[in-house]
Amino acid sequence: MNDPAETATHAEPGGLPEPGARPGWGAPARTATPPGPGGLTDPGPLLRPGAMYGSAMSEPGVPPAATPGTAFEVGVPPAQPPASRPGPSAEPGGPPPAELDWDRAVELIRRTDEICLACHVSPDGDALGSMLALGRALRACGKRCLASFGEPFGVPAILRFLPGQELLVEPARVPRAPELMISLDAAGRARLGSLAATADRAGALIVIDHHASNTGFGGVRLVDPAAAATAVLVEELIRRLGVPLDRDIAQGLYAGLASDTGSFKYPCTTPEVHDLAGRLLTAGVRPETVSRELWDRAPFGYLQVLASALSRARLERDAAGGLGLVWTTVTRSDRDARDVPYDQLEGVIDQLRRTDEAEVAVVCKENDRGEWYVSTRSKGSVDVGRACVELGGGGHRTAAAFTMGGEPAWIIDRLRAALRVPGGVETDD
Ligand SMILES: [Mn+2]
Repeated sequence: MNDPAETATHAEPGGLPEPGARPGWGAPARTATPPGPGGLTDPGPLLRPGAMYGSAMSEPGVPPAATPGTAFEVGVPPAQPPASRPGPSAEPGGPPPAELDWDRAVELIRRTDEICLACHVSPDGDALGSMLALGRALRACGKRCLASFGEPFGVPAILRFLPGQELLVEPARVPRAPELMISLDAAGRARLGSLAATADRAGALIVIDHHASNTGFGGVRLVDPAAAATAVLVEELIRRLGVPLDRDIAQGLYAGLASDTGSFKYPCTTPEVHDLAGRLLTAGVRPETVSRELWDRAPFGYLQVLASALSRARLERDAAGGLGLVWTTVTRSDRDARDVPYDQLEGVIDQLRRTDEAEVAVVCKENDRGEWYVSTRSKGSVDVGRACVELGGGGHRTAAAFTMGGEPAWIIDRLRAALRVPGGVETDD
């Protein structure tokens, strides 16, 4: 399969633009800059608020379906990071960053004036929140900085409240070979989409990530599989850079932390996570604002789409090894009738998975290309990740997804079979 990253065209063959000459590059914060191209107040013509191209949105905590040859992204942090660390060798997925790694990252940042940030495609709260928080911190210490992510380039509706959107530029406007690039929350270079080739050409590449499945790319690696979110690592980097947390920086980090801990509900919610959350609240974050924006609001049409989806839900008590399966669909015509965009549908699965009688919950969501993005959840006894991998997607034991064409009933037949294969269903002894 062609790697789109290798065939991406770039609008900037000449390398880094002149300082301040490019929309999205902020001027150093300590330099007074009038509004206009390159200035701090210039959002640039490149970010189109409200635009959402394509429909491959990821859900909080759920990896997008993997494509062949694509490094698989586990969107959910490790299930059980140890509360206290017994030592690097015992870490799942590898040791946390060493002092030397932090020192190298800080040194690279200190000596570079212009820095490009990139997060994974179809960014979630951790990817975008961490990236924008770091971008604002870098501008605060005098760097010119821009941020982007590979196509489809469009900020999901629920993330448009995040401060720092003025840092965003379309991926085609990212310099072809940045002096320093920082990758955030991407488990592999392929997860950078069209910016993967840019990362390859960068003079230096710092990778900040917390996925156990991280492929090991990047010259300087701040990768800690035990971290609940990339935001945890970004906060430490910001601290080491000596930048105080202001409210806007803290809000991005908090959005990342809240997203990847499922609102502080997942097992990765350690005492350290709450300590960090406390520091972010001290810096001015309003938790009710973040959670309302992320999860607790939707247009009225969404309620009607949800009602349709729930009214069609089917409970199959014998499926999933007799533990029960509940599933439904959200069609494109459902959405079109209510003018609800695809990226508003992330909460449907959270209603379905409450079903007491079903271990596994599934929502088939028809995207704008007519394919079905199939979100799955289990309560822990069934490994839906394995089933989704078998069907060409990816995931975690309790949250996974795949994309498939065809009729939903046929897709569910295949999923039901995958959940039946040896190892697909594991019941507690
Ligand atoms: Mn993350």
